[in-house]
Amino acid sequence: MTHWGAFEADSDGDRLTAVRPWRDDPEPMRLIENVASAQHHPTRVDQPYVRQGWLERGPGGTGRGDEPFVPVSWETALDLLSGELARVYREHGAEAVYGGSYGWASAGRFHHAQSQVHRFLNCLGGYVRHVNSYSLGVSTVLLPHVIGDIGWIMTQATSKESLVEHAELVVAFGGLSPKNSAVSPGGVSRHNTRGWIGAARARGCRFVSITPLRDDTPAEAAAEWLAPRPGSDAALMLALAQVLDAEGLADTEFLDKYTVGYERFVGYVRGEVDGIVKSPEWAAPITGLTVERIRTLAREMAAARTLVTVGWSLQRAQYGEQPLWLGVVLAAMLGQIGLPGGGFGHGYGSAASLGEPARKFSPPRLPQGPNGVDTFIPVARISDMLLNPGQSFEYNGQHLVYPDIRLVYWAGGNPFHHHQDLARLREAFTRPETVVVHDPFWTSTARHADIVLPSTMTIERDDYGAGENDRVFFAMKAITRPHGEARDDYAIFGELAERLGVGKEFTEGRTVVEWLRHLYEEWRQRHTEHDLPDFDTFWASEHIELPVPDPQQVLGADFRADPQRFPLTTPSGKIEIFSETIDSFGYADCPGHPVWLEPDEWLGGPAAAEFPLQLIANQPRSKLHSQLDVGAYSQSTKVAGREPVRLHPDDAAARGLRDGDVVRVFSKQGSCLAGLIIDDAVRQGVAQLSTGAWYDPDPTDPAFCRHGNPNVLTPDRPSSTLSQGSTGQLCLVDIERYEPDLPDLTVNRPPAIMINGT
Ligand SMILES: Nc1nc2c(c(=O)[nH]1)N[C@H]1C(S)=C(S)[C@@H](COP(=O)(O)OP(=O)(O)OC[C@H]3O[C@@H](n4cnc5c(=O)[nH]c(N)nc54)[C@H](O)[C@@H]3O)O[C@H]1N2
Ligand SMILES: Nc1nc2c(c(=O)[nH]1)N[C@H]1C(S)=C(S)[C@@H](COP(=O)(O)OP(=O)(O)OC[C@H]3O[C@@H](n4cnc5c(=O)[nH]c(N)nc54)[C@H](O)[C@@H]3O)O[C@H]1N2
Ligand SMILES: [Mo]
Repeated sequence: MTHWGAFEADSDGDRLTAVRPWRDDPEPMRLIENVASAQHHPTRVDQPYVRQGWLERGPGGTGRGDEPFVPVSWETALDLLSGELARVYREHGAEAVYGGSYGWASAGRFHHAQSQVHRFLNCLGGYVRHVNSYSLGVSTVLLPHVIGDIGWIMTQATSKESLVEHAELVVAFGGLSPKNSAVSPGGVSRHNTRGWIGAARARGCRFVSITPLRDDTPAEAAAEWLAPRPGSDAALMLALAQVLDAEGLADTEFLDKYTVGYERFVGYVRGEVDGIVKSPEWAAPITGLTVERIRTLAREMAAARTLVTVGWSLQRAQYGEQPLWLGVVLAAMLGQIGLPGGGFGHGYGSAASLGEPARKFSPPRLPQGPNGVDTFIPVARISDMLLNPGQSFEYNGQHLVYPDIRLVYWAGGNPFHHHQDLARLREAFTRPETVVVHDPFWTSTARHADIVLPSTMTIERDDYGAGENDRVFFAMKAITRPHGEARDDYAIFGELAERLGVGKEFTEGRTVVEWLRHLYEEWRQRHTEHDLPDFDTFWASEHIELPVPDPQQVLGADFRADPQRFPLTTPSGKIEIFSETIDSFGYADCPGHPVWLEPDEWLGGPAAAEFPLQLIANQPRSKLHSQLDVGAYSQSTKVAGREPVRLHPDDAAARGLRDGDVVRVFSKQGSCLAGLIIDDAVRQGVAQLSTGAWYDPDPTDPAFCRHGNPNVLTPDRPSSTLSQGSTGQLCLVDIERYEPDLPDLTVNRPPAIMINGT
């Protein structure tokens, strides 16, 4: 299984000879085509490597990312690395090791690389960790103050089945993207996005898709498409709230019984605070929508069983708290939270797991052990941390200090894919003394490391797993031998642990299969009330189905039925439309109730005079993040080998651009090449360049990517002081035809490698 779907394959022992989607998947995804074609690509790391300068001069950042690599034996690599780990822990302590290692790695849950690296570093005394994710940096911090923790919102979301039967209107901020809901951490068994949307539509449910891209919602929805200026959703939502209030459509009984702070908020909406009524007349010029449509939409929402769903992309932006919080407030004003088919949702188009009813219990996982270090960073503050050791910063009401990191250990992620302002990250990556990366591929991150150790891919090892909220628990047997000398992360950490005197703690004396059996049987013992098969029976079968208690689950149904007995986990136990806690932090960029804050980079602001296009750096259709970008399906979508950028016909015409042109996309931070696709599914004023193209920096200018990674363009700006999340989704750019001769790509070949001193 992959994060993007289960498949069946034939193999000759070295490679997959045929790949078919799992026969039980009703909506299989072409992403599985990337797996076989990438497995033996020249960019697979075939053996361990050490950067030349590190090998010759010892630890230090000079030359990192530029110098060639020297192939070394596993013995040499493991001796060097264990020696360096011992030195850093001895001289600087565990607080000098960053083991955050954010990333999706691969689907199987035993070989989950982050769990492996964390368990290993914990055996050595611990590491500086990260909190939160790039996916949900704002949500994870904001929602516990407002309605409940993110785990609850994700697993207890009103089910798709409930929506199919009861929803009359779905208002989807950020759309219901079929490409995004192809994916879920740990995998997807039966894709069903088009299925549930089509069934709801057939029953008469209407869909309104509020996004800059028409194809953010599948055709089955027959959705009305509204395309406000990206980043202006909070203004639109405030105007919807204003109409509900002014026309007596707000459910005051619900607001009294289940929420706190409505009066403070509605005073702001009415203009009592700043003299500005947040009416449709006010919001229309901000959003670019008509007064009429905003007003009628509010009325339609009040007249129907309505789901307000906010996509994850809206919070991956500066002031991302505001539209998310307002989504909760609108749903509360409609009074439908806790009712079937209505209320609030977060990301029905963002991941396959959203709206799958919760399982009774989750599949087994590898325990990571206790971390001896308390220091952490919000995940997207990686460059800030490396560049500013000792500097203090604020986060969610806490005063924190950046640690002084000497060694960075990354397994299962690609920061040179995922982080913003890559030229700045490259500078930050010169600071540590040593950077270690495990990856199956020569990703841009591997190229910015000192010690590169080749990992196996999922298809090359035994594992098991089930996606988040997914009811199918698969046995995932190895179907080929490993590529080259690649080893499992577990085997690598086991060898290192042995050399460092913690072998027993790390492995507990078990092989991979012994671990799989041990974790499985322990798990089965915990759930004896459910007749689960023993390990051998499970392993010999293909999968088991996990029990789902309530296929018709509704978010907050208990709370609605009895708010005293089932209070929310917020400080007041109710929905917080005004949060005393957030207010007490005194952050100007996230006050005590949701407001409209003008972002630095949006089409309505002064910065758009210089950079008049809003870049949407969303998730890619043809791959998961940067994974398997060299694979066949991903490659089939490139234009002249570059990542495609989509532009509205009028914006292309104004620049004299033609379909298929190679263009230069540029922002305040940097520039990249991309291949132009002209498409009226894109809102005017918007350019869409998805993430995922492997960063291929020009040798003389790290802010220029020859391949089309949008993160050379995006600023490294936090969402707010409260959440310090990633804001990768949006930035301002311009586009011009690229006139010079096209530079070759180098990232689709291995880096320079020295053999016998050459
Ligand atoms: N501009 C912009 N940037 C964004 C976003 C955005 O919307 N806009 N979105 C952000 C989001 S939501 C996310 S989640 C991140 C994703 O960022 P990442 O999760 O870092 O991206 P991936 O490409 O999935 O990286 C996973 C890496 O793990 C490697 N890998 C796979 N299996 C194994 C294994 O078994 N062992 C080891 N050691 N390695 C393995 C893969 O080869 C790959 O290099 O990107 C973020 N970046
Ligand atoms: N195929 C595929 N699927 C994926 C992933 C992948 O890499 N590939 N990544 C997975 C991961 S890790 C995550 S976190 C989720 C992310 O899920 P999302 O965050 O929902 O995904 P995105 O594609 O980044 O954004 C969805 C859409 O939001 C719209 N949008 C952007 N800005 C605005 C705005 O200001 N207002 C409004 N109204 N709409 C806006 C864009 O048109 C964009 O296409 O996707 C997951 N699914
Ligand atoms: Mo994500």
